[in-house]
Amino acid sequence: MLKTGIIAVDSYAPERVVTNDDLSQVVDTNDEWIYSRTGIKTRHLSEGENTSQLCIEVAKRLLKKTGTSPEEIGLIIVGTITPDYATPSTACLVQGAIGAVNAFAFDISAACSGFVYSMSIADKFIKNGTCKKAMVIGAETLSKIVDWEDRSTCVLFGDGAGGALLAPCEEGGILAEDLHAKGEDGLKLTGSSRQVNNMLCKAEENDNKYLAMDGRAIFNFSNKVVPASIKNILENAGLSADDIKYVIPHQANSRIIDVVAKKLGMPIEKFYLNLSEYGNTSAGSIPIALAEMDKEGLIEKGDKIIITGFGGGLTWGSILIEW
Ligand code: 4VN
Repeated sequence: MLKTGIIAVDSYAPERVVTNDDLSQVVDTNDEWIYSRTGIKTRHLSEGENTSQLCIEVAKRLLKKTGTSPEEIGLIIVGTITPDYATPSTACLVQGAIGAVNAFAFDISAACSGFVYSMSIADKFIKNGTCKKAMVIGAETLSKIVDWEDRSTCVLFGDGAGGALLAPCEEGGILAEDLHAKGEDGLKLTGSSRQVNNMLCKAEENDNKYLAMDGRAIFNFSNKVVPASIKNILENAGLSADDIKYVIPHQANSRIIDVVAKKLGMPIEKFYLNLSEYGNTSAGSIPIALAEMDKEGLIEKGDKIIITGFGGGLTWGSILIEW
């Protein structure tokens, strides 16, 4: 059966890097506190580039490195919770900017699972023959919805984008997936609230437009669902943890990844982490990590990897890919 393969991955983050020491000038925090509890040392922050601009750079890099012309792209999906506009979608802005005149395009709102959800959707359109080439991008400018006076959240998040170019393949590719949501706990992680506010009804004063989360609840949720999802996907594919070269988790917090690795009995070295440089970039984190691994030559043809996203929604999910 025809499968969906990854032809190329790439990423782009704003150039400006903000250190923990820089943050300690703005809020009451320090490098020791942030690093020991999260594994984060720096994050890239936008000096004005919006989410679509990060995506357009990723898209151009993907076209260039694969020698693909924009007309060949049949689908563009952007996973993001920080789009430039409610409409047009970020994906349409990308489509227009790169001249992908034959593509249909839309955004997916699944927060930290945005890239995993978007990959799953693109996989179906490739497999059913709707398109031959699809671009899937995960991207955020979380800095525009972070409360820069809240020291418990502003230290965690960063801006950045990554993406993959997908096409049908004969061997390898996407082998299995496991997707979930738990909307009943969704309000434990919220951002960009938009209450009704019109001549008939006034929005509440406390309408919170910023990113807000019950850290403990999200931490406990992640520790539970991520190991279960990875177990599920291995079982579905008839594989064991030993068959997996790398797990690329959503880069939320290095302490969560420690717990996940322990629960699965997998060596922590199999979990790729780059959140020390980027912080948590929500939908951007997995494709940025994939692009860095690719650049470092860590993944070779035939390697089996698992990408796993978890967070806002609440949503979570994993995809098993043979490179
Ligand atoms: C998944 C997770 C997180 C997350 C949750 C809690 C947390 C990140 C709370 C305790 C605090 C250090 C930071 Cl698990 C966020 C998302 C959203 O992408 C998804 N950090 N922390 C402490 O005091 O140790």
